[in-house]
Amino acid sequence: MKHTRLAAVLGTAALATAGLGAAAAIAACGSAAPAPAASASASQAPAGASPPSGSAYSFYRSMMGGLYSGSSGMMGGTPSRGWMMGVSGYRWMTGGPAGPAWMRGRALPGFMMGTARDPGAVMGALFANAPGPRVSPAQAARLGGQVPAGAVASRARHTITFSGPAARFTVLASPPGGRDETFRIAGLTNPAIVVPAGTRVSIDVINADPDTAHGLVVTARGAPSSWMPMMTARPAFTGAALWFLGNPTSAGMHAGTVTFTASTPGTYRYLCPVPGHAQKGMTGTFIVS
Ligand SMILES: [Cu+2]
Repeated sequence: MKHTRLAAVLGTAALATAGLGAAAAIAACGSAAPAPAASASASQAPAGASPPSGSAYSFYRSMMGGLYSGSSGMMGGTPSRGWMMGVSGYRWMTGGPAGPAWMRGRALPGFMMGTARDPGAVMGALFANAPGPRVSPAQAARLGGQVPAGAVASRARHTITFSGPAARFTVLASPPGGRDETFRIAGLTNPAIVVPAGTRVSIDVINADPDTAHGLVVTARGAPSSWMPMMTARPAFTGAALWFLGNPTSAGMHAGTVTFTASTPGTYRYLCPVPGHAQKGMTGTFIVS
C-alpha cells in the first residue's frame, strides 16, 4: 500500500489531532505491535509527540497515580505497576503502531475490568476528564445534523458526497436519540462517505455517548467486523485514526480531529475500533473515487 509514501505527510496531520487521539494517531502504520514493555522505546512518533509530554500525558500520570494510591488499593502488588505509570503504560493505553494494546487483545489489567464490562465503558470513565477540545451537547447536536460545506447529502442513497480538494465533516459517536453504537453524520446513521482521490479529509469526531469511549478509524474494506477490529485492520491512510475519546462530563463532550489524505482510490470502511463496537453497528463505507 502507500504507507511508505505517506510517511512524509505524517506530521502536521497527526499533530492537528486533538488530545489523546494525537498520541495514538501519530504512530506509524504497518509495523508489528510491540509488547507493552517494548513500546516505550520502539517506534517513536515524529517530533512533538515523543516522548509523550503535555497535558495528555500529565493527565494520564495523575489518573494512574490516583488508581495506585486510592483507598481501594486497586493496583497494589500489580506486577505491571512500573510500566503502567510511565511512558510505556501511556502508549499501551492510548495507542501504538496499531492502536492501544487493550484494543488488540491484550486485556485491560484486572483491576480495571471488574466483571465483564465493555472495555469502552472502562476507558470512557477513566478518560472522562482527559484534556483536549470539548463541545457542548447543543453544539454537537447541531454539527451532527449539518450537511458539510461542499457536500451533497442524499438521504435516499444514504450517501454524503464531496467534491473539491478538501472535505471536512463531523461525526457523532453514539448520540442520544438514535440507535446505540452507531455514527451520525449530517443527520444520517452510518452513511457512505464519498471523496475524490487526493482529497485532504478532516473528520471531527465527537463522543456523544454518556457512558462509553468511542473512536474512529478508516481502514481497508476487507477488514472483518470482528470483535477486535484492530487485530486485523490498520488505518488505510497515515493519520486516519483516533483511537478513543472519553465520556462527556459537565465540561462538555470530547472532540478530536482525524486528518489524512485519501490518496488511493478504493472502497474502505470507517469503524469504531473499541472492541465490539464495529460488530454492533459502528461502521460505514468510505469511498475514494
Ligand atoms: Cu465505539
